[in-house]
Amino acid sequence: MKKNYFFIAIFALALFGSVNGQQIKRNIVANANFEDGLKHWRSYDANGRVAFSTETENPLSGEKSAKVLVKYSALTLWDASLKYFFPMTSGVKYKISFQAKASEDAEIGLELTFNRAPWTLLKYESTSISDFTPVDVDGNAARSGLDDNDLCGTFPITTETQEYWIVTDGTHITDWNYSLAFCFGRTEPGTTVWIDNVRIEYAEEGDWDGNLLPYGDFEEGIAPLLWQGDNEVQNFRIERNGARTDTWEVSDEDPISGNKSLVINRNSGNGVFWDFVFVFQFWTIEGVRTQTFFDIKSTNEGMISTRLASEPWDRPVNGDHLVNDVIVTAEVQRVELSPDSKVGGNNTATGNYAFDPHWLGRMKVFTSFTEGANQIPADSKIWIDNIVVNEYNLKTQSFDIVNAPATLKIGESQQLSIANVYPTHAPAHVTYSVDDANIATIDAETGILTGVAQGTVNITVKSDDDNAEETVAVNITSATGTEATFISTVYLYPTQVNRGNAIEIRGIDNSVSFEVFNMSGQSMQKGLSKIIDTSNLVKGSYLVKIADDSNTTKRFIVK
Ligand SMILES: [Ca+2]
Ligand SMILES: [Ca+2]
Repeated sequence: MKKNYFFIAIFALALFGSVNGQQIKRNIVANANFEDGLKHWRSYDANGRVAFSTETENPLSGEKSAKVLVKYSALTLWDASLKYFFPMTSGVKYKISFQAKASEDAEIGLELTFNRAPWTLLKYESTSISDFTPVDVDGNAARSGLDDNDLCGTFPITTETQEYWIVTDGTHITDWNYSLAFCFGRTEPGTTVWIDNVRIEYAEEGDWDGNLLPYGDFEEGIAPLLWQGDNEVQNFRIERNGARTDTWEVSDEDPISGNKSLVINRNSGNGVFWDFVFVFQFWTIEGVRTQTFFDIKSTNEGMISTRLASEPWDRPVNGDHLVNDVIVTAEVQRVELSPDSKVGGNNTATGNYAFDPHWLGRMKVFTSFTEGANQIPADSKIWIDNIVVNEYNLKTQSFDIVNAPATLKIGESQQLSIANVYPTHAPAHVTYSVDDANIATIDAETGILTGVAQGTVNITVKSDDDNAEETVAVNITSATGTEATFISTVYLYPTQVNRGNAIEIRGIDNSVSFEVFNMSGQSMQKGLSKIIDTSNLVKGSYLVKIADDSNTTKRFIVK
């Protein structure tokens, strides 16, 4: 990895020209690298045409990959598919990337669609796939007469692991709940396909904020929130006793924030819970708790009652429902429904709610304006805005610093970055700082480090949620002289393994000397390799000292 002075100077100049966007984008996909098996992924295979499993012997990267054995052809492309459900926001272009290979040259399919009828397809704007072929199905309303850039088609993969990417066209997003499907209905029976490292991220400016319910700020009106035509599964609706005269609209009258809020005119007198209810639903992943917020105010003081329930309510998994009663006033207040809320209803009192495993977890939030003795009086106006649904307690647990130089000359610059955020859909935004700005400065946002004076500077990189922090030391050297300057980008992958599995030393071209220590400082193992063998290590945390240019020390965990 040794680089000469001139290379560094050119490299640094090049980096200065593209400092924006150095922060990596947040990956929307949970368990994007399949290190937790197929958790959070949905395999759709009605008739046993394919077998979905996890590859542990020869994964594409890390310890595991998704593995799909195609046993029989399917009638349609999408009748055998591996799916991920995710929220999309209108106007945003998404970059979808993944690694794939097959046991022999093969065709696999990719589909990006509404997760509901009429299964409207998204379009793509650009792709690394040179021969993506739309799959046109006569007589299928959503799949006939496809344009070349409709995202339902097949493409070739080979026996070599390759990365593929597609950037979507942001102008056709008209819903919030989409499904990305790897499809195997046209793959030759007998073929095995491996997939790994799936990323869905913003392709341009901005980043995903973790909200599972886009459009809850009502700035785009009500249309993106509605499931037209099917009242039973509408994402958003007002339920009202037919005798009542209450109304609702998205209005620009005195909005809580932005230019619009949902405004409810509570016209009729008192009622019971179901007489006047505002309902929205969202999707999340099994085993995951969510946290829901919205802002509310009212011309007259009174109580609203909000319940959060899993759906369907009557399945064996049952749905606990969380009850939250709030007194609303003319002051805007943020209502929070959290897993710590009181548990009511006729189900278990665990505080956990479960999902129907067949569906992506479907949750409903009911807010009644006509519940109890303290309900908001007739002739009141109520505003609702900024509905946000987050995965509860989703924080960055770890990441790696990459591109850190071992040494840097005074006056030279190098841009640091991060990789391998865990969990894969955790916030990925970090802030950079140095412990001594007299020795080097760093741009908190872009990670550009600039040498100021000779000495050692410690750089701290911290996640925005304050939950993860990594440090690296850099020696700042004299601006004159001809000594080599080099870049250390060494990191471990993965950083947590089951005993016996290999850890790769990455970011270095050749084998390197390393020594593994336990947390008591006892030397456990030495090697000259790019692979750390964990067969002889018991469960626990270890430090590995890598004899690269900066004697990097990294931590890993054997499980
Ligand atoms: Ca993997
Ligand atoms: Ca608003």
